[in-house]
Amino acid sequence: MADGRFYLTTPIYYVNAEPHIGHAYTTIMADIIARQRRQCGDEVFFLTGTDEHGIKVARSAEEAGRSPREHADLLSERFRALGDVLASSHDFFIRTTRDEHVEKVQELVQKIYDNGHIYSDTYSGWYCAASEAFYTEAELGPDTTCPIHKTPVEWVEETNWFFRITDFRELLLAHYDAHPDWVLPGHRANEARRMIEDLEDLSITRAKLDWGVRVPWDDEQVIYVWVDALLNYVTALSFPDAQAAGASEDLWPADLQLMAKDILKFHAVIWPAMLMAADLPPPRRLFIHGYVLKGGEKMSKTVGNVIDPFPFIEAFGIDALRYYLAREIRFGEDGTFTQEGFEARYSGELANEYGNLLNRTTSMVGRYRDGVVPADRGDDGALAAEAAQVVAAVTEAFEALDLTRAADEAWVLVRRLNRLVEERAPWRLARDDAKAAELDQALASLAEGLRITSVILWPYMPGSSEAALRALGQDPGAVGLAGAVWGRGIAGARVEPTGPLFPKVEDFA
Ligand code: ME8
Repeated sequence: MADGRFYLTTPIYYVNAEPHIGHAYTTIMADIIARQRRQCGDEVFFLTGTDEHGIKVARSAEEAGRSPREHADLLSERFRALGDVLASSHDFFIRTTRDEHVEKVQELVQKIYDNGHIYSDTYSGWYCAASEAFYTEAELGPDTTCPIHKTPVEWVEETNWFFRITDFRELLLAHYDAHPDWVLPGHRANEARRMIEDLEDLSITRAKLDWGVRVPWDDEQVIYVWVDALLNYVTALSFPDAQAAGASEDLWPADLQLMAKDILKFHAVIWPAMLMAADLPPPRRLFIHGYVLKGGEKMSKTVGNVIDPFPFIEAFGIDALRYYLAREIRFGEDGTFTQEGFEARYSGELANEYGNLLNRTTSMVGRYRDGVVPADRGDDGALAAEAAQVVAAVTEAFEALDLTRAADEAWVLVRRLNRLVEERAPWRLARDDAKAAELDQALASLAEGLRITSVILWPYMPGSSEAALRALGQDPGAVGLAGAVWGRGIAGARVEPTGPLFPKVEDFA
């Protein structure tokens, strides 16, 4: 937003099953963006939450022998707990079973009805409860299966209320023409355009389901869970507790909405049409990321190949998972999660390159300069310029929403500083009194380089970055990007060496 406010959302996750690394992925990427915007001085409102109505949730509750509400309460809590262990800095966690949401959904759907975009008709078609979506014959997989979940779809026939989305075809296409970057990456925008060309009116109510929001003008039906869910991005802004956390209704349209490609059509086609029908503007930007794969397939509960993030986080710490996902999976593309790859980056990059660099630096300052970082003599102008270049490259990559490139760029400085240790060999300088000034400069440069590195890594690894700043005798709260400039550190800081940032992990099964 031009006014320095930035409204960012993740999808709201279904409470049909426990969260897995795929959900963690979106929340972490959104959090990295939220933190980076805050570093730049923006006032961010970051929303996440749970999607609790619909057939999928009702059925999983039944299978678990619970009422839908008990089931939703229990699993929503698991997603909330996941947010906490992910170090997610979201400002509000919405649940679609909240009364405030239900009332606002009814109000908005009534508005679409009053605007003349809803009519009654009989529907028949193939439905996948796992996707909560209808599919055409052409979209189905072999043996009438869901193209995403590969599980059998069911034939549904009932009289429903329909959203005349076909009326919005031209407006949607015009919106894509006028805002070529509103869906990123670009090939996803092309995919969405093709979907718009094939658009059919959409059944937006269900007759044989109780677990949902009542249609305001028809007691016999509930609102289709996707309509209910998508509206969360608007309804959340009017909750009193969200407003206490920084929301306000004028935050709409959102600046950025993140999701994986499985729900592209809902967000890039149906959502903007619904908003137009309710006289609201579409979001400013959607970013569609790829899948976290395991064994070549999308990690999903329905496929049964999920990785539970909690034990990983317990063993290695959350920052390692955040860093691994951001760097390993090119943002916008699919990538594979492997334990071996994770452990390799943990020990090779985090422990050896970053953690060890910090350790060596603080212990050399301790040993050779009584724990006080020497004043910068100004002899390392070239290095200062390199650091400035890295900060600029990281910032530019963030502007392009290339979170993987931004992390790669930040790591250039980590490697540069590791080379500096080898080039200067402070332990050799320390043996020669005539080299005292050189030693001062080497230690000052290492400390200042590490401070800047820690600031630019903060969105990825907030806890480790703050611990590193503390160890360097810096203010751990000084993570604003404006401070990532050579020479802005606390002069004469006293280092406070700590244990390793990324300790060795033995025997992780
Ligand atoms: O679709 N890789 O909820 P959901 C990457 N409730 N991201 C993944 C992933 C994977 N393997 N698995 C899940 C819903 N995700 C609806 C959304 S929004 C108004 C309603 C992430 O629990 C990714 O963001 O199935 C994906 O789009 C989302 O979780 C789907 O979560």
